[in-house]
Order: sequence, then C-alpha cells, then structure tokens
Amino acid sequence: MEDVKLHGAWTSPYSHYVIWTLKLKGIPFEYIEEDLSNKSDLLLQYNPVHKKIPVLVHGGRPICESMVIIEYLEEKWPQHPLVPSDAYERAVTRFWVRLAQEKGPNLSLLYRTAGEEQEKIKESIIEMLIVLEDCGPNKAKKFFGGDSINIVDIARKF
Ligand SMILES: N[C@@H](CCC(=O)N[C@@H](CS)C(=O)NCC(=O)O)C(=O)O
Repeated sequence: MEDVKLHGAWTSPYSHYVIWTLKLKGIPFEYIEEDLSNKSDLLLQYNPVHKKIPVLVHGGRPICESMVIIEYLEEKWPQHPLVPSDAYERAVTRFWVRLAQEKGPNLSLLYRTAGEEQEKIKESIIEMLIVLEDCGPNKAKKFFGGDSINIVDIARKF
C-alpha cells in the first residue's frame, strides 16, 4: 500500500480539492485533521514557508499547495485523468484554474465583510458570474471542465 498522508482541515476548501482528487483516483490515504489555531509540529515542519494546509506526505516527503499536490497526484497516479492530454486543452484548463484561484476567495470574503466593502465584493462576484455565463469553458459539456470531472471542476469555487 502507498504511504500517502494528508494534513488538512474540514473547513478548508483547499483540503477538499485534494481529498476529492485522492478519492476520484482511488488512492488510499490517511487523513490527519489539523487544528489551525494550534498547528502540529509536523505541519510546521512540512510547510515552514506558508504554515498552511493542505500538505500531502508521500513516502515521508511533503508537498504543499493544493494545485501543486493535485498535479503531483496526476503524474503519479494517471488513472482517472484530471488534466487533458492535448496541450491546447491543458493550457485552457490552466487558465480557468488560475482564474478560480484568483477570484474564488471573494466568495468567502462575502461572508466576512459588511456594508460598502461587502457590496463591492458582491458586485465583483456578479461580474464574474456574468463572464462565466458568457464565455465559460465547455458550456455544452456535462462538467465545467468537459465530459468528465477535471481539475477545473475541482478548483472552482463559483
Ligand atoms: N494557496 C493555498 C491556500 C491554502 C490555505 O489558505 N489554507 C488555509 C486553510 S483554508 C490555512 O491553512 N490557513 C492557516 C493559516 O493561514 O494560518 C493552497 O491552495 O493550498
């Protein structure tokens, strides 16, 4: 059995991206729930730069950042591919993943702001949704990323 561990937190969407990927690919893993107000020594040792979850530990070696982890899982466990094999399709996919990463955090900010600040965030989310309606990827397809779930569906928050 592969020695795969995931340090995460149930409140974190980034942890869930990795969990979904592990499950879609059928990779057995041990999950370690972190208390973000009292991070474990292991987490601080594994991610000394950002001190954040998720951290995947494969064979004792840590990998940080959800999308970096997902790309690693994709390379190591190619079953149920989440990234298109065609270079152009892959580039388009990365564009949408990057947009999701840039704009996604606005959604959670909506619940943590009030008044004028919240209104501005609301406007930018609506603007984003209109852009997605008008020129989102693969509108005719079943999933955001195409005919089957891919990395865009995993990364998106909107
Ligand atoms: N860009 C990172 C973001 C990870 C992130 O923001 N994790 C949060 C939980 S949602 C965290 O660990 N926060 C703890 C802290 O900031 O001290 C990724 O994609 O993995």
